[in-house]
This record gives sequence, structure tokens and C-alpha cells, in this order.
Amino acid sequence: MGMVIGRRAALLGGAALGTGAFAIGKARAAADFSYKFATNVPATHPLNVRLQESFDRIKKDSNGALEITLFPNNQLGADTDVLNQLRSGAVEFFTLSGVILSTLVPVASINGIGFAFNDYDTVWKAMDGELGAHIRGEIAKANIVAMDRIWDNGFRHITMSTRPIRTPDDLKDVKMRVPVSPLWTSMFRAFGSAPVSINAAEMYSALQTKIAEGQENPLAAIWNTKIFEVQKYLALTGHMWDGYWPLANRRAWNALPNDLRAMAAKHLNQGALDQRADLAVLNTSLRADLEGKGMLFNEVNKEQFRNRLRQAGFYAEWRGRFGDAPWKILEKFAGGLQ
Ligand code: X2X
Repeated sequence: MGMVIGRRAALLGGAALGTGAFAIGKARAAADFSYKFATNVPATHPLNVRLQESFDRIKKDSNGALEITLFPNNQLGADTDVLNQLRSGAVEFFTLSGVILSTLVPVASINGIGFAFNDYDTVWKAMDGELGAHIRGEIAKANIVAMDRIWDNGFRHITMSTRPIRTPDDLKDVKMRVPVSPLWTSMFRAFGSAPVSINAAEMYSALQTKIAEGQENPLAAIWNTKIFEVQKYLALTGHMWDGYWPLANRRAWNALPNDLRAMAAKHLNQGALDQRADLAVLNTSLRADLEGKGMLFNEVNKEQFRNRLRQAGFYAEWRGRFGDAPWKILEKFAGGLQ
């Protein structure tokens, strides 16, 4: 197994063939394991900044045995495509929104249920606790390894080029870009919108060419993808919380010697905590930055939006789709949802 991985690494990364053992303190000419890590946001996003920091620590602590190279900003392809590459082993690591991962692992979108979470405290209790553990267990069945700690994408807010969104009625007939996932299309159909599923890789151009007039993303993503250049209005809906699972191809992950694997996991999990803290700071500062770029913000009455979903049967439908057991875990943290 290690030989197969090593050979592929040699072909793709120019690395020397691994001999297997990982020994701290041993001088090395080249990495035993040379792995690729894909993300879907620009290099400036804290996701990438903290990942790169983790990779540097892993390389240093392994004395160069494990070298991870970051490919930010969809360089290796759009999300849907890179998920296939991760499964085949063409890419060893990938951070993907759980809501998108649900196309393969249905329960992975459960944290994105509309208005389930009000605040980050609850999010981290759930995702570092029983809800996250349940999701990781299901991901494992798809031969993908999710690291213990999920990274933050954020609470998502709606932006528009044409007009502000103040009430649920304003969402009627809106051509809304959403990422590729049934939860997103279902939620915006419940609002009466016309959602179009488009990967992050094509989001900017879809908004620029008016294929879509609106989209929804956390502030840090809106800032780093420069969505403010093609969108004018921002409604602080916070309609769902979305996170990035760091995912590893199981074969590639298991090819690492135990001690190297544990060390890599430790640094990635630490990176998650640091990245969450980065976003906590940005969540308070980015409004002024985005307003400085000309965006017009408005608050909404979240309860109105949540009631609209309730009336449309959104919660009942998704409780049925996920099943009672995971839904009960979600409600342990989020409170009653129907
Ligand atoms: O595609 C998006 O909107 C993004 C960048 O937020 C996700 O990865 C879900």
C-alpha cells in the first residue's frame, strides 16, 4: 500500500519513494509522502492561511517526511469534481462543505438546516460533540476520513445585485445561486426562489453575467472571493451555519505510519481552532470593510424567515429525509425545530 502511494507521489510530486518508517530527527533528502490538499476559496481566506501553517508544522515535525501542498481557489477543479478526485485518490486531501458532501453522505448537510443554530457556542458544542461524531461516522462509511475538528465557513447571509432582501416575500422568484446540494435548492424553493446550483468555481462569473441575481455566503467568503464587486445588497440572514470538513482519502491516510498520522491530525485540529478564532474576529470587522466597498447592509427578522420554512413544510421534509435519530441529535443542541 505504501509503495503504491509512494509511486504515485513520485510521479506527481517528484518525491522520492517512501521506505515506510517515519523517524523524528532523521535527515531526509525528500518527502516520503507528498500529498495534495485542495480548497475552494482564495489563498487569502483564513482557511488556506491556517492550513498552510499546519502543513509547515507537519513538514517540520516530520523532518520532511510528509509534505502537503496546498491548491487553493479551485485550482484542481470545482467542488463536485474534486470530491471525485478525493475518492479515487488523485487528490489526497480536500476541505468540503458538509452541505455539499451530502451529495455523497446525506447526513453531512444536517448542520445546514435553516436557522437551526443561533450562535457559534452552540455550533461548536454540536460539531465537536455528538452531532459531529455522528456525521464523521457516516463519512467514514464512504471510505473518506474526516478530521475530528471541522473548520469554519460561517453563518451564511444573502446578497443581491438588484434589490435588498428584507422579508421572506422578497425572496420570491429570485434567481439565487446556491452550491450544489439538495438542501440548498430545497430551502430556497421553500422561500419561493428559483435556485440555480453552481459550484464556487463559477460563482463570481455567474453573478457577473447575471445568470443569478443573488447568492448567499458567509462574510469571509464574500470578502475573499470579491463578491462585493458584483453584488450590492447584503441581508444579515444568518440562515444556516456551514463548515469545512478536512477530508482525507482513506488509502492515502492509512498509508502514513501511525505516529506521522497522529501528528498530522494534531496539527490540522489545532489549525481548525485557530481558523475559527480568525473568523470570529473577521465576523465583527468585515461589515465595515464590505460597506467600504459599497455594499448596503440590512438586518432581518429571522423568526419571519424561519416561520416561512416551517409553513412550507421544510423541517418536516428534512426530518423525514435525515431520519429521526440524527434529527434528535441536532435538536439536542439546536432546540426543537418544528
Ligand atoms: O460554494 C460556496 O458558496 C462556499 C464557498 O461557501 C462553499 O464552499 C459552500
